[in-house]
Amino acid sequence: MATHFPKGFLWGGATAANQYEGAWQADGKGDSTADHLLGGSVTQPRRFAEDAEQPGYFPAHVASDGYHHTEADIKLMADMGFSVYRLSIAWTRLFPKGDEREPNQAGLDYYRRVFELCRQNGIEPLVTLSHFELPYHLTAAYGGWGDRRLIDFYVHYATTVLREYAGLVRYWITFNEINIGFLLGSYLSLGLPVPDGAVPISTTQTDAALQASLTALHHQLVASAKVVQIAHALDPANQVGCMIAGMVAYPLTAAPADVLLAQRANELNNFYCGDVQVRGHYPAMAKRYWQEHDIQLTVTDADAAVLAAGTVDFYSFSYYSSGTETADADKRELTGNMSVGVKNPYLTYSEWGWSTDPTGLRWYLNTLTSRYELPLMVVENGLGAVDTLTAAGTIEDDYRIAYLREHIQAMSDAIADGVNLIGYTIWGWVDLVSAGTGQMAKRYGVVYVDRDDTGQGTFRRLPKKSYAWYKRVIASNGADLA
Ligand code: BGP
Repeated sequence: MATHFPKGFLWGGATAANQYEGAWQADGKGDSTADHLLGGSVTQPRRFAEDAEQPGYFPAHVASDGYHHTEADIKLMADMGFSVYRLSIAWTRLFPKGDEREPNQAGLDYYRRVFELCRQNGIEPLVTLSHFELPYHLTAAYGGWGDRRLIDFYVHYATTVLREYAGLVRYWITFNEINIGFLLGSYLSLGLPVPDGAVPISTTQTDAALQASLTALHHQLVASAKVVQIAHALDPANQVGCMIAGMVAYPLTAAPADVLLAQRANELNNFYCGDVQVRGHYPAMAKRYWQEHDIQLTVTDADAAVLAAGTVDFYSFSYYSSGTETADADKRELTGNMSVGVKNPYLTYSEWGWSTDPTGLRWYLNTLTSRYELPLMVVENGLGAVDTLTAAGTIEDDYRIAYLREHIQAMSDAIADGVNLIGYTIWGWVDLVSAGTGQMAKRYGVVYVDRDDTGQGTFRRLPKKSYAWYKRVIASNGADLA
C-alpha cells in the first residue's frame, strides 16, 4: 500500500515522569504536586492530600516503576523500531524543592543515562520539561504558578537541563498541554493550591478561579518564551515546541448559534495558548474573554517583548477525541472525565466517555496548517481501555489496533492534504497511570504492565497484540496498517 509519510518521519511513543517512573523518593527526588494526588475512577474524582505519606493510594509513587525498568523499556522501544521517545523530566529529581540553585547530581545522572541509551538505540529523545507536575514546595511555599517568581525557578531548571544535555537532546517541549490549566486542572497543570481533600480536576470555574488560573498561565507562557530564546541561544540546533491539548469542537447542528459556539470553543481551547506560543501575542479573542469574565491581567511591556521573541519552532499536540457544542444549555453534560459538551450522534464512545473520531484529527491537522504553517507533531494519541489477559496469557487488543489504524490513516490523509507532519508518538506506549482518574485499569500501552489499581503487581512487561502490529506499521513507514 502507498504511504504518504515522508522519509525520516519520527515514529514512537510517549510517557510522562509522574505517570511512568514511580520511585518517588529515590536518589534525592523531592515530592511533586503529582505525588499528592490520590487514585480515583471515572465516577470517583481524584483527591488532593497535603500529606503525601498518609495512608492511602497515591498512584504516582510507584506508577509503572519505569525508573527501575529503564534499560529493558528502551530495548522494547528499539525492538519496535522507534525513532523517537517522548518523555518528561521530573523537575523534582533535579531540584527537589524547586528553588535551589544547585541541582541534584543523581537526578542529572539518571536522565543522562536515559538519553544516552536512547541515542545508542537510534532513538531521538523528545523531552517535555514540565508534564503536569512541579515541585510541591513551590505550591506550598509560593502558591504555584500564581507567583511570578516561578518564572525564574523554571528558567533556572530549564537552563540547567539545556546545558547538561546539549548535543544529546534536540527536541524540547516546554509545558505539556499548557491550555489544560485554566480549562480543567489548575492544580494539575498550574500548581495552584487546593484545600486538603479537594477535587483538583474540575470542569467548572468561577471568575475568581479563572482570574487565578489565567494569571498563572500567563507566567507559564512568559517562562516558556524565555526558555525558547535560551534554547536557541545555547544551540541553534535546538527545536522547541508548544504542546496543546487538541480539543476539537463541532457544532451539534448547522444552527448558526451552534456554529458560533463551536468556533468559540475552538478559539478558547486551542488557540488561546497556541497563538501566544506560535505568533508571540495574545489573540483578540483572549482580550474579549478577559472582559467577559472580568479578568485583570498584567501583561507588561517586558512580558510582551519576551512573548514576541520566544516563538516556537514546531507545534505539538495531543489528540484523543472531539467534543460537540450546543447553544441549548439544557443539553450540555459531562460526557466523560475531562470532557464537556454533548454527545455526538455520529461517534462511538469509550468506557471513559471519550469519542473516537479520526476525522477530527485530520480536520485539526489541516486547521493548524492553515493557521500556523509550522511543522506539526502528534505527541499523544491512543485508546484508554480495559485489557484482559487470555487463558494463554496474551492480550488481544484488536480495539486498540483499530483505533490506532484509523488515526494513522487520518494522519496519512492529512499529509496528502498538504500538512507538514513530522512525528507521531502514541500515548502511553507502555501502560501507565491515567492523569485524569489515577487508574491503571485505563490502559493505553502496546506493552502491558502487571500492576493493578492498588499498586500491586510484579511490574512485568508483556507485549500485547498491538505491539507486533505497531512494529510492522513503523517498519513499513505507515504503509502496512493491516
Ligand atoms: C493528556 C495528558 C497525559 C495523559 C492523557 C490521557 O491529557 O497529557 O498525561 O494522561 O491525557 O488522559 P488520561 O490519563 O486521563 O486517560
